Amino acid sequence: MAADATTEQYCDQLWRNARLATLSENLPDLGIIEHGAIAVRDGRILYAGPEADMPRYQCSEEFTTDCAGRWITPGLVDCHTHIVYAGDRAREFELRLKGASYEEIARNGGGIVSTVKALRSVDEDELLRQTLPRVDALIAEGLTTLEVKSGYGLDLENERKSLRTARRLGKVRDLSVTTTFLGAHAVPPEFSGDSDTYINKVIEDILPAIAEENLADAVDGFCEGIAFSPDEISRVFTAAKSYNLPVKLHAEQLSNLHGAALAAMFDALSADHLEYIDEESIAAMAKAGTVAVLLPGAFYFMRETKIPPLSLMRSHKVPIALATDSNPGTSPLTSLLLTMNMAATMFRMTVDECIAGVTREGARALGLLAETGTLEAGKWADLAIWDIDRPAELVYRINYNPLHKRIWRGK
Ligand code: DI6
Ligand code: FE
Repeated sequence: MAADATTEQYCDQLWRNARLATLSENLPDLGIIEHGAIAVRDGRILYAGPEADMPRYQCSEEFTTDCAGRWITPGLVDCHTHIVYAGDRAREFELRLKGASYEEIARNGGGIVSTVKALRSVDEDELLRQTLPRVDALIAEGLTTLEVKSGYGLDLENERKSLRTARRLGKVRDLSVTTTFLGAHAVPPEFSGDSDTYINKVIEDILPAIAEENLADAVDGFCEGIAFSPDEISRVFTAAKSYNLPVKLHAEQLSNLHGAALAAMFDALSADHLEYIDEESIAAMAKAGTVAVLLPGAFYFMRETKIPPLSLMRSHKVPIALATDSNPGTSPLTSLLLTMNMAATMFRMTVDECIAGVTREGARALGLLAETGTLEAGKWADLAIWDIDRPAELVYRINYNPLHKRIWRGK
């Protein structure tokens, strides 16, 4: 039956009497609507705005929810994690507390390589089993989109295992998962001391197979003195581009190798960490539209003291996202609420910046802004409904979860 102007549109679900932080794309702030409503059909937002202006929809009583003034934000996005891993590094943490450095531990066979050994020793089911509680912790706080990197396999079989496990997360949970191939994370033990030969292997064997199987949505690298040089990263990026895969980069975490500028040259989705970035690289990121992903969990856990240059990022209008960096070595963190609190407390980010960082800007950093990250018509109905009186409470409290309900694609 053809719809005409007088026919009321049908909707599957309706949330009314809510306060909305829409994070709309062209607004500088949270896009607050005090008396708001959201209508959904087929998992997508039909309408998000003032209840008084809402078109009349046909929606059964049963699927209409009175939110009693609760706040609705976009579902949360964690745009940088290494959450698929086996084992833990608690022992290493104890050694660091006794004075050992991250680099020393890495040189003695600990660090990333010890997690590589742990991941290689388990099968896919066991890897999934160990990963799920961490993912569930994020979901319990309203997560609806998760990025997952490989990089603890470092050979074809085990990188494939990691990325398949990441894809499975999106099947066993109501969650959007995007995967990133991070073969250039560390030199595996079998190539110890020969990063160049390993990078050749990544480019010639591992990446082609991963791309062929469609296991990665993007390609990442770790550009650092203790990892890979800008030259090596540039070779990996060139290969990624030949498979039409977008790139992103761990850059300027411990020193300034101008990795972010290199990433911008390759039109990277994001450059991440950035404590040691300079103004020229920030300008390059702004020009390329590369998002700055800040990771306060790693800053905190590594007791870093160099704060990323927020004021330069603001003045150059670089979009800023926040993520957990969830990983066993430098950020064993599974809370985006705590991530926001850390960013506000340690980096002096504003409440609006923090909330945008885990919603709209996180989605932008994944190239998914057309699909999620804001409350706007046409996007997936990914929502977090909160028992709070004002949005600042999401950032202000420490280790308190006011989530009332989470909706993923209308469910
Ligand atoms: N930067 C980090 O902080 C983590 N990876 C990276 O590229 C460290 C991962 C680990 O220590 O296991
Ligand atoms: Fe990371």
